[in-house]
Amino acid sequence: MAEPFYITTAISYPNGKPHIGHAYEAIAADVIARHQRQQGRDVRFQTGTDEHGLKMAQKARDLGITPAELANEMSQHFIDMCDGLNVSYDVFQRTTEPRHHAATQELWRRMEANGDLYLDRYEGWYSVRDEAYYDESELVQGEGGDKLSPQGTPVEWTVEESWFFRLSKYAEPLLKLYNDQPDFIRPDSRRNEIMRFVEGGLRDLSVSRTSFDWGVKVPGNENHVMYVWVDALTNYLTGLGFPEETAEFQKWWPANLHLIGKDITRFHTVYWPAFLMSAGIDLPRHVFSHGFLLNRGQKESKSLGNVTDPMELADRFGVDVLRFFLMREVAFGQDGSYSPEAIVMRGNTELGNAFGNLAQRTLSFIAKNLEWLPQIRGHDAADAELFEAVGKAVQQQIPAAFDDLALQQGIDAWLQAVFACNAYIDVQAPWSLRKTDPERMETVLATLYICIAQLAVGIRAVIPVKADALLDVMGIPAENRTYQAIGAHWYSPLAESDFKLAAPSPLFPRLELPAEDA
Ligand code: ME8
Repeated sequence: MAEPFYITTAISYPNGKPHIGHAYEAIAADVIARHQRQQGRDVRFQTGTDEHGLKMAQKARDLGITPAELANEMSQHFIDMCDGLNVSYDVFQRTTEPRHHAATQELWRRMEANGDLYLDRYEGWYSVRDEAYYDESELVQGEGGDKLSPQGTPVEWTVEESWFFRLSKYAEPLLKLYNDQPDFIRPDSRRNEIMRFVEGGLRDLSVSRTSFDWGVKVPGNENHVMYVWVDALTNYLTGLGFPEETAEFQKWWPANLHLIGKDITRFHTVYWPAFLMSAGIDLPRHVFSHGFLLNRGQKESKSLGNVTDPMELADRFGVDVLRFFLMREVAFGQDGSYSPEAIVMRGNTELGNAFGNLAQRTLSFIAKNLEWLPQIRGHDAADAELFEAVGKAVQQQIPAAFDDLALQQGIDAWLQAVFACNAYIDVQAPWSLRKTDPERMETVLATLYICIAQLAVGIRAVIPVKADALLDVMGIPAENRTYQAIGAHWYSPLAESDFKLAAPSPLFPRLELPAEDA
């Protein structure tokens, strides 16, 4: 039976439309999910929206609508974004669904039964934008002398009756977790940061509010709603049918990977494992915090007027070009920048010239000059060398890098193999062999055909539509579109079939920079 792989993204606040950071995270998770499916793993991929909390309540109030209306309207934009970017999620979990309230209340009851919840009074700082409590010692001075959270967001002094979670009790077990499983938190820079934070000691966490009611009610104390992060994190269980001991829950939990952005590492690697330990539920295996995407080096904000709709970028440049760019441009885990120029540059050079032209030149030459699919009709060291290079990239380097979430490195291995094919075609010059040595020409074309099919499979997780379009043109059956199958035995069944190659059309039409960005 195929090994299960459960991957989740953060669930986004639908207090506005999705931005480029949301698209980045959804695409990265999708590349990992598609990669794992292509390796034969049984994948479950969950995403969704985080619809409670003060931030949602305040935004709705500012707009003069109810939080439920805001959530309904905006969560649809997140669903549309995922669909539009070909993000292959299995479950889109919204936290306003009744089953999610039930799951969260059950988690609460289990933490309470374990003696980890008590009623007291909270006095301290809260950032609505981060939906986070901060210690005085963590705050920084803003330019006007006001206090800001370490993320630079405004904080307000909050005093209210609150339930507390005995987080302090979990400092030691958490440190043990980080030591026993060094890859629980990745990358290492985030792990170190979290270890320093926990080593400094943990205070009990305020986990309920009474000053507003937009949230999951505390069981048995209904004038309290739970702190939004208690409910948000529970979404990862809700989607599996928790608290029912369903076959789905048994199969998929614990999650293999929570993919999140760096700003929410503490919630996922301190609070979440502590809640789960308290409730007696297994811990997720890995949390990976990706970096932030900046617009020409700047954070996007309404006041700077540089907020970009990711769907506009997808419409302008193509979904697969955008997906490729985002995964290729930035080392996964680090911050990075994007701009229309950079997208156009990579789209044209790496996808258009290097890969698209390779396929276009080769396939149209075959369609024009042969009535059949080219066959290997002899051996040459150069062919063996190319097979070796492409095979190594597609069967080993790319899957190993993607397994390790080194997405940029995997794409780099793919590009090196594309460049090797381009060097081969230039040296072998099949067009000049047409008259002089048609047999050798056929071997060269066959070698390229096999290599191009392998390259399409190697990059399929990143550019699924374009890769499949190419594989369709090449007559590669669906069952051979895996790293191993394409290397092992795609060619003989195809060679025996009476498949005819039709003249292809270019995969990546040349991109022009729109006038306003030129
Ligand atoms: O944090 N670049 O929601 P959110 C890359 N509801 N990633 C970015 C980004 C950027 N510029 N800006 C945000 C929340 N992100 C919570 C999560 S999970 C149980 C609850 C990432 O809508 C961010 O780090 O503010 C997070 O992983 C995701 O987008 C959703 O952010």
